[in-house]
Amino acid sequence: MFTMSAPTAEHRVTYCRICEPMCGLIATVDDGRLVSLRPDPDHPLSQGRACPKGIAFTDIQNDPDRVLEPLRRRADGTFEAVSWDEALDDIAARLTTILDRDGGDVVGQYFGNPAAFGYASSLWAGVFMARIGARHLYSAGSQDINSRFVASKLLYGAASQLPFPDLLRTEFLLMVGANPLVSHGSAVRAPRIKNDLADIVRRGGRVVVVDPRRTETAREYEHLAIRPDGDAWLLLSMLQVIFAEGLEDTTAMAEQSTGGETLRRLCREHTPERTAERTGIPGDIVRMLARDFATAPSATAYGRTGACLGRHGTLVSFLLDALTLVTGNLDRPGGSLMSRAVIPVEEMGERLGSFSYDTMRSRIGNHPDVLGTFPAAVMADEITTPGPGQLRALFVVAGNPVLSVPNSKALESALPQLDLFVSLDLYVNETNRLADYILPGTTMLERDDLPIMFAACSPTLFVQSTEAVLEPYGQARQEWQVYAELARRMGISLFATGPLERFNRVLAKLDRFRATRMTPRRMMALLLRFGPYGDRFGLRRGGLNLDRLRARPHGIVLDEHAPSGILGTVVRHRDGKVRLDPPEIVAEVGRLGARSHDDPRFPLLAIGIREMRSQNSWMHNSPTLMKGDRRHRTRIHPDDARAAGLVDGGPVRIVAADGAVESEVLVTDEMRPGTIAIPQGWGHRGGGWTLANSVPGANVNELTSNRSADLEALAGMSVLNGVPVRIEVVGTEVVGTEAVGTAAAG
Ligand SMILES: Nc1nc2c(c(=O)[nH]1)N[C@H]1C(S)=C(S)[C@@H](COP(=O)(O)OP(=O)(O)OC[C@H]3O[C@@H](n4cnc5c(=O)[nH]c(N)nc54)[C@H](O)[C@@H]3O)O[C@H]1N2
Ligand SMILES: Nc1nc2c(c(=O)[nH]1)N[C@H]1C(S)=C(S)[C@@H](COP(=O)(O)OP(=O)(O)OC[C@H]3O[C@@H](n4cnc5c(=O)[nH]c(N)nc54)[C@H](O)[C@@H]3O)O[C@H]1N2
Ligand code: SF4
Ligand SMILES: [Mo]
Repeated sequence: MFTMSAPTAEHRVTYCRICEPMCGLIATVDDGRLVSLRPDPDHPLSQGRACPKGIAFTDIQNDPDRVLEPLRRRADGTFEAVSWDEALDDIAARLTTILDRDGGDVVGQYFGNPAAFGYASSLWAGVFMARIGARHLYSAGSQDINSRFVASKLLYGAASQLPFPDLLRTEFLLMVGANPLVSHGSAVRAPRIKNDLADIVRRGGRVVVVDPRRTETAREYEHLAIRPDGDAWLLLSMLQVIFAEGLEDTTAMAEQSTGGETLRRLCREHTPERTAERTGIPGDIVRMLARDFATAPSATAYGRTGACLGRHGTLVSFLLDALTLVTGNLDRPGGSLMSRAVIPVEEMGERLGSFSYDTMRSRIGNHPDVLGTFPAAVMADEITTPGPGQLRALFVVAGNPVLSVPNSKALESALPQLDLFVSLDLYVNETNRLADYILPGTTMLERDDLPIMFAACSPTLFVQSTEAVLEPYGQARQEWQVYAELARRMGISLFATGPLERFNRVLAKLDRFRATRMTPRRMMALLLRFGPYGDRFGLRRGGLNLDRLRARPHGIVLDEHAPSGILGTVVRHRDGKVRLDPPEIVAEVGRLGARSHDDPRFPLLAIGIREMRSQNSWMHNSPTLMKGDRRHRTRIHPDDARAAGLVDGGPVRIVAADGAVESEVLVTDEMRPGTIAIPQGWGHRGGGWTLANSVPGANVNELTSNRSADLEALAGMSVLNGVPVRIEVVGTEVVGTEAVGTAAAG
């Protein structure tokens, strides 16, 4: 794994920001170029562990296909390099014209997943859009976690609150729709999660994995092969058993919650025997599971994308926490812990109202906003449907929605209709090959960072900052600076009015920087000092400030265990209690099963699958990760394959109500019969990535629906799991490999 490096090479401590564990890395840098990355043995949490993606990030950093100068699309669809000034002047002028004509109602932004891993870009992009009154805000969240946010809004009055499993102390982990041995954990930060899970069993505890597929994680532990989308019924049944047998913790319920009686009533009908058909799990097993969970010394119910991306994602997330609370395990050691960030960005967001839910509705579909964003699924129709508020100008930051949102073909054909389409990215991808401008963003190694968002979901209380380990390559520019530059050109002061202005003034006073310009870093530094572990500007001795963080580059363990007993400080309902009876949830339980899966044309259900050497759609250009036999393969149970006349390694045509794709068959009994698993993030035909484009693969989101009626009701989540399909034999030709348009440049 070591690369010989020149004697001038330097080793710089940093951390990975590809996914949530944020493993410690050591970058070897020579003459301003990255030579290699290796795991940081001195990182207190990851302790010398990193996954193949983290190490292979060297390929991305040094990728000859990277966009390193601003690109402008010519009339023929190809790109030409232009200067930053040219690009920004033109974008600012065109945006100003659009704003003068139609106002912010027609301007939008899509915020991709990697954007969540940089505090500066998310802050400034958000502030900029707020200042121009942009109404069309979208993010990867509606394909990922918004249902979890809404559940938290209903339960705690705080959408930012993400309870996470106390992996280090729990005796019973119920894991619903997560595969951390591959994903490395999401909404829980545990870089050595493999060890953490093994330790649970080693100390006599249990790990039960609820998943339609016998995944890498399920294989190691107890596995319940649930029917896709059966989770709401399973959890209702577990609660039914617990209430019926008097196994609930009445003291905890009384202290922590209101509405328990309603929850009890909602569950009453759903005995395990009645839900067995929905869940595919025999009633007696559910009864045992419920009893064991309720009587374990400590227990935590945790769910991730498999819990969030079905037809009832909000309800499932809600019920997971309800189960934990009702059994006396919420906010307790060994149960689920409430998140409280070291740098209280979320708290500030809650105070400023940016963690909103249903404060406005989308023009198409009348969907409630989640954190100020609408379902990305409606973007295509928002572009193509005329009328006031029609989406005319779109910024895409670190996103590839043409592969990642449902009915991607609709979006692909809608994007060229925009008056202005700007992307900030590392590559020419399937989405921005249709943009007017592609502006070269920085990689994680080219910017400083501080932990936000999921960093608070850490069983060990930990904080780490990093400096940029490289100057931006070529003309790449930090995303926040791009927004600051645009604002300057448009004569907009980002902090002139609104709540942030007040915030800015208070902070500036405290920091005695009254006259200086607010930067994301300064804002974060101030929040850190204000925060629960901050130095409070000298009032708290030994408290944190940026200098203290910098002096400890491998990070600081603030406490071996994240706090418990803090529920009262994080719940934002007026009575300080968790609400177990929100009307939205009552209504959703009433809707259960209203849409059946029983279309005889589509007898199977398709779910997604994440692969160890992929990161959504954007690491398929790394030669290291693509080594060996990497192809798009759809996992099918032997019975289903046989019935359809399909053979292992042969092609398969997968047909859904909304489209069809072709893939390669991988016959495996790890699937539940009746369920197939299709990897997401494939089907490359974007301009710039040479290697990725050369590998066969289908875009699973040509099978998924973006119709409003098909979205999850409460959060407007895309339904990406449990998609009704059928499978058919095809000829020998595998499609999905042809390059559509050659937009590469630079
Ligand atoms: N190597 C790798 N790591 C990644 C990523 C990647 O692309 N590659 N992506 C990152 C991102 S963006 C995220 S959000 C996280 C996600 O982190 P996880 O959610 O842990 O990752 P998944 O592998 O998608 O796990 C979801 C599981 O849900 C199961 N499932 C599907 N439908 C259902 C259902 O109806 N019910 C139940 N109970 N289970 C179901 C699937 O079989 C799958 O095993 O991973 C992150 N980490
Ligand atoms: N069917 C189906 N669809 C899914 C999922 C599923 O399970 N099934 N999973 C969903 C999930 S959980 C997620 S998170 C989404 C992801 O959806 P997206 O965020 O839309 O897509 P990504 O594939 O993550 O693409 C990220 C883009 O950001 C760029 N990028 C990477 N790092 C940086 C950076 O530092 N700066 C800038 N400016 N750009 C950068 C990459 O080049 C890439 O073009 O996909 C969702 N879509
Ligand atoms: S698991 Fe891999 S990609 Fe994720 S943070 Fe760690 S090294 Fe990076
Ligand atoms: Mo995600």
